[in-house]
Amino acid sequence: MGAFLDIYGPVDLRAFFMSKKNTYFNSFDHQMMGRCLLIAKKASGFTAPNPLVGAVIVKNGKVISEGFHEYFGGPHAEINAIANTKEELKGAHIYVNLEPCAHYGKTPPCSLALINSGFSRVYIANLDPNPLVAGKGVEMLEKAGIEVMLGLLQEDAQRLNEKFFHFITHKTPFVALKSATSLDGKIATSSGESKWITNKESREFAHGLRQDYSAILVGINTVLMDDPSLSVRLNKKSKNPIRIILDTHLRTPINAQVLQANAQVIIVHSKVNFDAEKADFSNKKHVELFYCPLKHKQLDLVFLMKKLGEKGIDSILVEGGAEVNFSMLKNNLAQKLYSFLAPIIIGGSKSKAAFGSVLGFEKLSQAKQLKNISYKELGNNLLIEGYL
Ligand code: AOF
Ligand code: ZN
Repeated sequence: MGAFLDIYGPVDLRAFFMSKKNTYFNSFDHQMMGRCLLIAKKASGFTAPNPLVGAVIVKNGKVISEGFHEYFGGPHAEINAIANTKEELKGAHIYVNLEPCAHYGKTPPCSLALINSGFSRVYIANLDPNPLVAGKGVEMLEKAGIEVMLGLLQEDAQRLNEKFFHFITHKTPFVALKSATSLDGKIATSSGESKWITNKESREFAHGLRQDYSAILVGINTVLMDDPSLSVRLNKKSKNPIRIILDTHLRTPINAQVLQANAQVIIVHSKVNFDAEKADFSNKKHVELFYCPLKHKQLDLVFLMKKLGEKGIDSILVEGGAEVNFSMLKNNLAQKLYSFLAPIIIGGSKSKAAFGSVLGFEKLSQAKQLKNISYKELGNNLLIEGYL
């Protein structure tokens, strides 16, 4: 089982998974499940906090239909795949990357639909740790005499839905940090110049990431220095993530680009008496002022993540600055890092590094280690992706 993310954590599904896991799959099976993951991904950014799910129906060795969960609240993947064909499904096989659900939610249980359609075999990548499902889907199918083949491409499928698996088991957002630095880890020169360190491909890739996360978080210094809009500007259909600003003393300028009305904004502050400033934001209905207590004179990020989870925010991309990055890291609140590296050296002890704080980790044994690392070349830049 992929150790990089324990998707079956609190709901103890690991034993169930191991007892049911199938170990032999052929290349056709891999191809079919690969297709499920590919079509599921088309809905990235639109299903949150629900998972990305794709389904492919095969009869007599031929693909006859496919479908995916397209948007939050919409029909599940299996239902769309069934609806997309007029062929008789008795004896057909279906491939689906998540255990078919067993509950009456916004739609009736998919397992029931599979039973009623007469499928003889169901290939599944991951079990669904949602307590409403959690093995019940597999049990329902097996009880009805359907053969269940579990564990096909489960690590790829796990990665596809890493946000969903984290959120449903921990109830806090899946947090990814993004840094874009010179080879020596700097995000600006000593005079403050930062545009641009990484190349166009890196910046476009980083921009595309915004679409995959429900919220983007930055510190007030980033807002004051860069005045970013933090919106998604892609050619395809896109949606703007919620913007979260860590702004202890409520210094966000009323005309900051980040306050544009094309997405919800949450300004996190620790002011108790702030009636005058509050009035400034009162005609911006999309801006929420969110009180967060201090801990060691800084916003209590552990408290904040819990509260954001309660608000239903399943995933956050942290886009700096240096202090915010380091606080998230130090408090063990980040699950993933995207580190974009440009082959330039800035040097200098006064130029800012991506993970600020005066002292950093004082002992090497405290330093954070990335796991399950992958590398991607973006022109002459390198993207290192890893888990914390
Ligand atoms: C499936 N197939 O395609 C998806 C599933 O709010 P609802 O009623 O849409 O239910 C959402 C839950 O259903 C979600 O949290 C997850 O456990 C499961 N998602 N299940 O069989 C699908 N998207
Ligand atoms: Zn379902």
